[in-house]
Amino acid sequence: MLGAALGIGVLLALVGGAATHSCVGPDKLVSELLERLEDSVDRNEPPNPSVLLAMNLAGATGDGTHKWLLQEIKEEAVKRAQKDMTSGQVALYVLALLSSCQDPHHTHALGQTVDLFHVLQKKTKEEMDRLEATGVPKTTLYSVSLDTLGLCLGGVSGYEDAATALAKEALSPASHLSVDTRAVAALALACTYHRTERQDLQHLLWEAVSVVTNGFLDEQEKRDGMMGNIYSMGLALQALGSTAMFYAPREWDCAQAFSVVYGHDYRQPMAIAQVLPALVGKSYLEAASLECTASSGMSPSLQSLKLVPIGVQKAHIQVHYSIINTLQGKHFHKSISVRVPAGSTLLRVLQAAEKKEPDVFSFQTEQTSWGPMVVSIHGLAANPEDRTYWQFLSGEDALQEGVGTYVPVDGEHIQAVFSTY
Ligand code: B12
Repeated sequence: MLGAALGIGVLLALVGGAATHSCVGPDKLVSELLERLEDSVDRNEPPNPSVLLAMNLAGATGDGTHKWLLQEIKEEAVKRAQKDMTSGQVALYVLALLSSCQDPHHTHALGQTVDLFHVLQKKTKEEMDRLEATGVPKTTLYSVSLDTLGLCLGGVSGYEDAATALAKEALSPASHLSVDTRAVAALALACTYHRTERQDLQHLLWEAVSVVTNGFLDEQEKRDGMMGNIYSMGLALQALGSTAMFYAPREWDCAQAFSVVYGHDYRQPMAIAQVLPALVGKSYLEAASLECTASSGMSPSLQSLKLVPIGVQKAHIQVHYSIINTLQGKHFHKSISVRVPAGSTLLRVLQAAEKKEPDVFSFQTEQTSWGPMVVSIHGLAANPEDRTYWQFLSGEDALQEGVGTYVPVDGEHIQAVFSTY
């Protein structure tokens, strides 16, 4: 089966077309991002499959960190995949293992073996059943896209139905899929296009990938290279770099899109893990077609650029913070102003507010692949079952980062609004 996965991988590696290969980032930037990614691996924290996947796609497979990550990922898969992982998490584990030339059918660690493809099939079916019954999946269409990609790259059944649903969603004028979701969906649909033997499905997939990628190109033209926000760019670049045949003869001005990415100093491991594959001319579509035995030939000169922001800063800033619930149970709207050292993250603001008025501004976070996520405020908890979450805004605009990295400025008004997705 892994042979089949590798076969389609090689095929998919060829479909990207010229654009994939002419669009790569400068060696120095790639080395710097790779080094940050490797440094982010904390042996006291759960492993992050997206990090292993990105390291493999970038050809960085030789060091101890890589070996440790792979072993931990197998152990975590054996321990948790069937129990408490979402479908999307299982899919990321599958992609990480495929990119390490491991066969997810036989994931072996701690004296146990688990068939991760089987788990993924089961969890994808749960997503599809819920989607059919209620119009929304159990988790998100982003996860369903990852699921479809994982199953398709492995050549195991279940991806055609999921791809059909995703394609219809992508083509529906009523749907409002984010750039991130459309990008991963495009990768999954392109994979399915190349693997399926059903011509009717191929037509639908062709249309959907064309619409998504042409939509990206239109947006890029209108917004000087930007698609979605700076954190969607990695996935959007991956999608455009590997689907050239779906928007041909239109050409992609990849230099313009890449220059947007060069202008940003990516620090979060997840952000780096999504953008790095694109910078080395690869995408998640190639997860099953890497040569793991040979060295990649890429020997990044791992020299560190210490980018320390300089500037005269005010010692303290004042931030106004409101928490608002008009959605569930007893409604509330509470505000407070706090002083925190300049350069503090939003998390520090929330902590200062909680310290000042613990009865009102208490909150809880959960550690995720993107950092701490606020899951409860004032005793009101987000719940994936009713698709509620705490959304953060600055004035009217939704924040593009979470509380662990967003740095408010003096006088800013941050609102946490209990919302649905
Ligand atoms: C789906 C999604 C959500 C869903 C998650 C619901 C769910 N139960 O699945 C909801 C709508 C809740 C959400 C919320 C937010 N999100 Co969001 N989200 C995504 C998306 C599209 C996919 C994530 C995913 O499913 N990954 C696959 C699964 C298998 O991996 P996972 O590790 O289990 O995923 C979990 C985490 O990603 C976590 N999560 C999702 N978003 C965020 C954001 C932050 C800051 C944190 C810490 C965690 C987190 O929820 C996922 C499910 O449990 C990504 C896009 C991307 N490029 O990755 C954006 C993304 C991660 N989100 C983003 C943002 C900004 C937010 C918000 C801060 C938006 C806001 N203004 O309020 C909030 C979080 C606020 C808070 N309470 O702390 C940014 C993060 C950028 C950054 N540099 O930090 C991304 C990259 C989108 C973007 N391009 O801007 N998000």
